[in-house]
Amino acid sequence: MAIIEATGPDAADADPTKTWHKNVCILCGNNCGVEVRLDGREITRVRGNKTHVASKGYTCEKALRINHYQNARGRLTSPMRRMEDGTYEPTDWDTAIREVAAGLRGVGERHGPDKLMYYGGGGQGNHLVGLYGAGTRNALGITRRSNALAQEKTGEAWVEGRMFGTHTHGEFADAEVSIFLGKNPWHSHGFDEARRVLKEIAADDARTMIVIDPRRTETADLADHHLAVRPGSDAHLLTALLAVVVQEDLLAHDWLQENANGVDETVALFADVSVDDYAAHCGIEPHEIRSVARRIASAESVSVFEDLGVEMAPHSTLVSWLHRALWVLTGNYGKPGTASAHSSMVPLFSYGATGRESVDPVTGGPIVSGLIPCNEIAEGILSDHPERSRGMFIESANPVHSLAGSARFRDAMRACEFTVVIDIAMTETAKEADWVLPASSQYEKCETTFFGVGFPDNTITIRPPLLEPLDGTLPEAEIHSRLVRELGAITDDDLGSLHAAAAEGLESYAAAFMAAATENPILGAVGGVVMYETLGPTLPDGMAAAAPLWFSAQQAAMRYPDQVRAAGHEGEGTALGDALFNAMITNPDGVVFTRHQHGDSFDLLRTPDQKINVHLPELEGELATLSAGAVSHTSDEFPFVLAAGERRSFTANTIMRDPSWRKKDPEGALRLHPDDAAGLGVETGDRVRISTAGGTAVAVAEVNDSMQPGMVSLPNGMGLGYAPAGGEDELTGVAPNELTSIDWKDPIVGTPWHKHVPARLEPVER
Ligand SMILES: Nc1nc2c(c(=O)[nH]1)N[C@H]1C(S)=C(S)[C@@H](COP(=O)(O)OP(=O)(O)OC[C@H]3O[C@@H](n4cnc5c(=O)[nH]c(N)nc54)[C@H](O)[C@@H]3O)O[C@H]1N2
Ligand SMILES: Nc1nc2c(c(=O)[nH]1)N[C@H]1C(S)=C(S)[C@@H](COP(=O)(O)OP(=O)(O)OC[C@H]3O[C@@H](n4cnc5c(=O)[nH]c(N)nc54)[C@H](O)[C@@H]3O)O[C@H]1N2
Ligand code: SF4
Ligand SMILES: [Mo]
Repeated sequence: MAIIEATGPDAADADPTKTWHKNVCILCGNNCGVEVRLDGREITRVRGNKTHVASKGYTCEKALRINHYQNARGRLTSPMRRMEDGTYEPTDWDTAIREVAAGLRGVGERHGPDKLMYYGGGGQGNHLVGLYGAGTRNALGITRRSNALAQEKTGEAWVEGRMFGTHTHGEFADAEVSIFLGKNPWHSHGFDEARRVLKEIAADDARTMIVIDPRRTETADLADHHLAVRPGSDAHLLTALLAVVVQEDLLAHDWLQENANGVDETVALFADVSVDDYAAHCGIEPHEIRSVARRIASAESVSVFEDLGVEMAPHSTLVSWLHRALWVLTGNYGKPGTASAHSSMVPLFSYGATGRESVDPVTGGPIVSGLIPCNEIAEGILSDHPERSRGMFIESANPVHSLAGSARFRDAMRACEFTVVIDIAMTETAKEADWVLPASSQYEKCETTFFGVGFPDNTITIRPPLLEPLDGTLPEAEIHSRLVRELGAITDDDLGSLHAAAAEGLESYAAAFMAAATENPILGAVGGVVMYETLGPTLPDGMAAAAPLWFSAQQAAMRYPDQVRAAGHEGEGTALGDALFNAMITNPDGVVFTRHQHGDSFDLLRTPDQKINVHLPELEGELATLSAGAVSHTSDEFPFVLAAGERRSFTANTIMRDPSWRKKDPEGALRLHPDDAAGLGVETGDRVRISTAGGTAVAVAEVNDSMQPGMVSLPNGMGLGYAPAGGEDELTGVAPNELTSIDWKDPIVGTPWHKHVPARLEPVER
């Protein structure tokens, strides 16, 4: 395979180490465009790609360290089979594919394919995995699945499905009032050029930034209003804000008349709420609540970003609704600087099903967007329910580390009859699996993500490989293609006509693919693999794995033809989809795939009458409980609130296993307020034991006055095993989910309350 040629001013330079190659940073969902220099397989330099369509040269400090991902020690270089004694034996790929296919099929034959669960399918930088994983899933008849979205975003999806029938996103770069609710974009990003945008808002007197966060975060430092709520009391604050809007009649009456349903019922819920009482419950002065509510109501545009600080805290689903009620009642949807529904290349959520979620037959939990609640996976497998899952297929995810109650997930994997993990490293999850298949890294293959939520412009970036696959590894496209063939879903004979059509060009291919899939539906069901095998070889070097995106481009062109044309792609019908696809696979700067007008925002709603449904009666009961005050979850035994999994300067989920990538705070300190530190007799650098109902650990302390008294935090992604000099893995820092438990979760969608874990601290004697 030839590596795609680099472009740019240095491309012609004779010295290959001086050539800049375009790609993206894979450390968070923003996927900022970068240019890198290579020396052999080392990434020696990284800079922002100024011509990238979305990030325009922006990166944060983390991008400069991606070589620690690409060239970490301990990459897997052959399939591994667990032996009776618990050690792993390297095998060849043919054996691995044969035995993995047989193992999964065996579970299906003994218990039914619905007793197999698929977990994962993509991380912060790689979503082609999911398209290919769907092939193997369909070849086996696997319907049960989950991924990390079902431990953070399913509450939001439950609410948005009912209110909008789809996902919405704010325009923070243009909003007059930007609100960050349990979100620290300075570190976690979540929209393009986050730090630049935050600084711009802070410097502009006409614009206002409101940060709702118990901690004085880096973002809060830039805010006009930092509402330092008591941990877990956001529902009280939002109810008080709504009460001011309703009681002072600050509603957008005419706009609501035209665009929303359920307004009167919603307004009635806040008419008698005592702002003063609720202010006391959340710890914010009533006058500040009133002034913030008036600022929101008087603004031309308001955008709100909710994130883990509320999605992983008490009343999470309720909060997801309350803030949306606030911005809808004040008329903030579908205008510049407000939220809008948006286009998707491949939707990450299926909102069609929301509002009528199915129920997990094993645990009775709600299945939002087809995803089993993460907190219920282990519980289900470890039950004696006849419907429980008996096998697991996990890829590009590290659920033993990332899901609540690590010990339970380990037990659940061991309780399965067959488990397989596809990863680049021997992760905490891989170490529990019967089989581990080594994937090529994200810089050794073509990849992309479907995180694009832009409006009015939406973009996608498909990256060519930077490097050849590490010896012994395979890209997921190839792994799944081999599995699908081993499972007998496709044969060479099935693909003959498609190979011929692909050689003739995309137009012939479209007709041939539709005909083949109609005649033989399994070809459609494993379509990603079929396209990889037949269309892939005709694509530019290194881009074969992008083949299924041809179908995605066709669907985007069908759904949003005018907007795809407005984005500069030409043609009608399948020719438009072909033009879009060609632009996508030849443009490492990324492409705008849709360009909307704000008038489209209501057309994009998927509610029956394309109005916003502001009233969610299912949540009224929980709302009513707030009047009794904020429930305290701490106790004499566990007097602190632990926020388990904070985003910091050098954290990136579990993507970076090499701890030396962190330039500061090597272990990921436990932050605590100076008063609490004094009470415990602890100073920065001392060791403290932290205990919760879920477990206990020792962390290094950092006395930090941005914390509230009574609240402590640990970073996410720490406590990973890594062997810097080979040999046995060493752990650095605390793995947060050794401290969390699967029972501590939202009552509606089952998402964990990781930001609000009752905990006890004790100094550790030196
Ligand atoms: N550097 C870095 N960036 C990342 C990631 C990473 O690992 N590292 N991960 C990415 C991923 S997967 C995600 S989902 C996002 C998450 O991004 P964020 O949600 O922004 O990240 P967190 O730091 O987990 O939580 C945000 C804030 O919630 C606050 N918080 C805690 N308790 C409460 C509460 O009761 N109420 C309120 N209002 N706030 C509270 C915390 O103080 C914290 O500042 O980040 C993405 N970006
Ligand atoms: N306590 C607590 N727990 C949390 C959080 C928290 O705030 N607190 N945050 C949660 C959130 S929001 C999220 S999104 C999850 C994230 O947790 P996960 O969904 O488990 O995702 P990652 O940690 O990103 O793990 C990705 C895995 O993919 C592997 N990988 C990297 N590149 C490739 C590749 O090209 N192919 C394959 N097959 N594998 C690859 C990595 O080695 C790693 O094992 O963690 C959650 N866990
Ligand atoms: S970690 Fe930083 S550079 Fe990398 S994608 Fe996220 S915001 Fe961009
Ligand atoms: Mo996440």
